[in-house]
Amino acid sequence: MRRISLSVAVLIAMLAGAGAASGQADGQRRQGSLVASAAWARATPRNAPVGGAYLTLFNHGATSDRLIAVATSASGKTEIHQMRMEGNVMVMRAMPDGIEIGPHQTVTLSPGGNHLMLMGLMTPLMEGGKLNATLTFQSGAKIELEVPVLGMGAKGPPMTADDMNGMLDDHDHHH
Ligand SMILES: [Cu+2]
Repeated sequence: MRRISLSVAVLIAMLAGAGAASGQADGQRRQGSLVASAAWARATPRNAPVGGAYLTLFNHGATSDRLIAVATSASGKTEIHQMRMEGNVMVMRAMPDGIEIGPHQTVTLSPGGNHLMLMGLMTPLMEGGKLNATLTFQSGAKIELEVPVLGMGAKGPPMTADDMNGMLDDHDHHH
């Protein structure tokens, strides 16, 4: 037992170090039973009208909630999009009812999957920049968070101590 606890502490320390070194320390934001973490947006080419943003949502609560609206400081409008196959073609479409986050569920938005579509970009998303986002949930909960812009080839942010804590937290709630 003691050895396991120590390993987790070391792992968290390593992850925290890695996050600090690459300057991607990730802000986890909690509102009620909802936690948003690992938010990032992908840099866009010049004159791109749209961009993509991604994050992980945890619902520590016993009741389902839905992410129903998103607003950002960088886009005129933001939609919640789904990627899916239609025949042999990958298409994306808006999800007007948003994304459900079931009790004790983790929902990850990532490239190639569900994502936030930043429409009507005011300026290109520049690597190293940041934007602000406000997430609105069906329950009325709102989460505001900073979204770092990573490179065009980025797959996601490095995992941080905050993410790790979020997961450990989540496991606690399963007991
Ligand atoms: Cu999209």
